[in-house]
Amino acid sequence: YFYMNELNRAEAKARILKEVEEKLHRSFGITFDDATPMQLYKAVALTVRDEVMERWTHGREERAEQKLKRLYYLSVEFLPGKMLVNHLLNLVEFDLYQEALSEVGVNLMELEAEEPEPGLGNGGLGRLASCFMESLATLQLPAMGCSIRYEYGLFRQQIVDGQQVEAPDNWLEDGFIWEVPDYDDEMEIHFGGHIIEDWSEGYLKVRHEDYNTVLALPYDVPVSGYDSDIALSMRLWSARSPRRINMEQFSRGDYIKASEEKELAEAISKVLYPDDNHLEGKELRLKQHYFFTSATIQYAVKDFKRRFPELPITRLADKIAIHINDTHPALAILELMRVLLDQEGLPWETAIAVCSKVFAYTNHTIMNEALETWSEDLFKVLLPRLYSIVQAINQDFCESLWKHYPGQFDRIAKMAIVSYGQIHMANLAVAMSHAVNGVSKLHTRILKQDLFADFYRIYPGRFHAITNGISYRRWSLKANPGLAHLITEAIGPGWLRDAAELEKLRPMAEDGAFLEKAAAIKKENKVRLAHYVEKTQGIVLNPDSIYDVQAKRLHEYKRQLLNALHILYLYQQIKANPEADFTPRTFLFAAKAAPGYYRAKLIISFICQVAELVHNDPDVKGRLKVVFLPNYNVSLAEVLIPAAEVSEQISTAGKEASGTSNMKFMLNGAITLGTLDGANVEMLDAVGEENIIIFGMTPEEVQQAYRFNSYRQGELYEENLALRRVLDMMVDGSLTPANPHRFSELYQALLFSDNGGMADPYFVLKDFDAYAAAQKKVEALYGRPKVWQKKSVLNIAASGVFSSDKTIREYNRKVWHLSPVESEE
Ligand code: 26Q
Repeated sequence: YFYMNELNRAEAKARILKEVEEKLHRSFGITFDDATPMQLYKAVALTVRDEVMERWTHGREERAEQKLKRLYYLSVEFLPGKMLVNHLLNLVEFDLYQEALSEVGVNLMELEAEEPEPGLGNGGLGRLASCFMESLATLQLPAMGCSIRYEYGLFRQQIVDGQQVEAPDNWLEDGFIWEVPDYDDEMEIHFGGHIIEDWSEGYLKVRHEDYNTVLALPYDVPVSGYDSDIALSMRLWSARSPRRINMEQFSRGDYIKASEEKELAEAISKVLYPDDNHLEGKELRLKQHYFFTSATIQYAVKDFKRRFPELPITRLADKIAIHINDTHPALAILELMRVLLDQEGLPWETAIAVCSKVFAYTNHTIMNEALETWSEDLFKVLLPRLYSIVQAINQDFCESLWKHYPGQFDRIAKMAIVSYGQIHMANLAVAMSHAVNGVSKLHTRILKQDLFADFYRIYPGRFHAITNGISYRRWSLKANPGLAHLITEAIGPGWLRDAAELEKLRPMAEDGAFLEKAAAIKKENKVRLAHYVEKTQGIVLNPDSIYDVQAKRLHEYKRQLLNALHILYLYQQIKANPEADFTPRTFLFAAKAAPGYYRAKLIISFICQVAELVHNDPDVKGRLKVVFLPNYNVSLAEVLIPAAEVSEQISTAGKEASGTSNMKFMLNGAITLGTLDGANVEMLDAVGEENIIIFGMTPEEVQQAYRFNSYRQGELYEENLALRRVLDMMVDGSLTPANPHRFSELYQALLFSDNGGMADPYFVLKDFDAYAAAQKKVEALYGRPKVWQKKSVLNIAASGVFSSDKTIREYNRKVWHLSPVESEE
């Protein structure tokens, strides 16, 4: 479509409109003029789906034909975002569709509003999984993403009276046109019951009896890649009861019981747990994990046998790789063991060897509260066969550890898979995988030196540092078309295939005309966001103010509170000297808090009260604005990130494993204001210290302060007058005069230790001055627009290293060893 002449273009557009019209007739029995926006959206999407389907079929056939190894990417979360426009961009047909539709008065971007967004994830981990799928499809690597078809995705967030209120996300309500159920691949999942060890034939046979069955029905959603000949599948398993409620039961009066059982079975895929970086050991959650991993393993083995009837099951690792996205799918390891032992009859050692060749694992967090463990009692009742397998693996493993660490009971207990009544999923994943990955250089170093240090000493070759990346086409071409066109105009379209070509923009940082165009685009995006905010919140923004954005899940370690306290500090400066010069600023927050995370919700309220305070004060004269944007999701990120000028990446050093929004902001020309944490460190390397603003404690300093218990919060309060004034505002009734104690918990947590926990464990107070000084630099720099714009362009130019294409190539070279699907055309 790139080189199409005008005549062909006209024909192509006419054909698109004809196809859309046909879909309206055939699928909805309606004409163009009578169609609702939803029907119109669906009709357009169905025509696009036809094309994606062709690539889907093609990819399947070629993979089979070429007998290629396939990756199963298991993740309890995926956050793919809306699909229609993304497919059109990948098919390189967006412009054509947009023009064709506009000729009949339809705005494609307005149609997109009708599309539901699958919120099947909490945050970084889920979005990363979707970026990886897009890159796998682009690189034509055979892969399938596997997860759960949650009927309700992550809750919708409303802000009512300055507080988070959760509403259900019924995303399937109006139907989801991109999914296709595959009834041939329905699997049976067994829970509970007990196992019987049968030695009657002279060898051990294990039978599982009296279990409850739940059916797993897969729904496949196609994933396209940029200008790719194939589409991959995201396979989402949905739980169904095997009980068909029949009239006989009805008349016998068992109807209620039968329908209760049905509800119980189907509860498994009902709702996504809203906890990000936090574990709650709930039975239903364990059921979810087993449900989708068991279904996937059974399917993978079935597919292997169908495709490679000539190969023995011991060759499994030649034809499949399984990647577990954090430990949540680690039950897949035990499930494959079960299949290999009980169904395929492999001897124990052989099964272990096959398994460890198949599995690879990526760790996404070192936060203690997020490390997955399950109580043995729960585990053995729900998964009796897997329990006996994990016991045996643990025994073998601990025996082998004894050889490396003889007599070191404490160390072995720490590394054990089963210990002190708990099953430690991270230890299982490390022990049974051939590759263990960190998500940034810093994070991997911490894994090696800290969390998995004892493992690293024994298996140094197993550890890899493969830094996360982003689907940069979605975050530029789709989210920021103005910038994408400017880039293509300047350096040609090659960057859309090879992000390293963004480097070619470097000289443009000296080109005044280019800088002006880039600045004009940023301004347009700021205006676009201002319209959105006015329409949805009724708040008027000043597009000439600095747009400073912190958008991510709400967590104490991410330190939204530091940002909010600094705003109070600015406010006090205005109050002290209302007539002094003050660079107008807009602080935008977007963050969901886990519904059970009380303190996170309190921080949201705090931010909302700070917003109230500054808005209602006439002295501020609109120079300071604070906005909390509700319901942060992929779609909101697509409007918010391109409008950002300052990217807040201010987590306590050592806590954010990588971060990925930091990369998206950089790609969109924001200047990063960040700590030496996660991938920020690599952003600093890529762009150079004069083009990023780094502040605060180093990860080593944080470590030291914990180790030597040397942090003196109280002294900071005593000695730092400015800080003390800000902190006092938390409790002196300035924010909520009717209830001055509203935020005293937040205040207390910063200054006083409570039952053993240290005060301010995330060093908000300690980093306050450094943060304020860094913000001062931001302001000074913004006062020199040319310098700012130059730095902005240098950030875009350096952001290519964070393409997930690059990440995936590295995973493939070091871990998966897949060959691409070759197209013969
Ligand atoms: C824990 C126990 C049991 C079940 C689930 C969980 C659970 C659920 C979600 C644990 C963690 C998560 C989410 C983690 C997450 O999103 N981590 C982020 O991953 C990103 C991608 O690698 C990184 O960029 C972020 O730094 C990291 O916080």
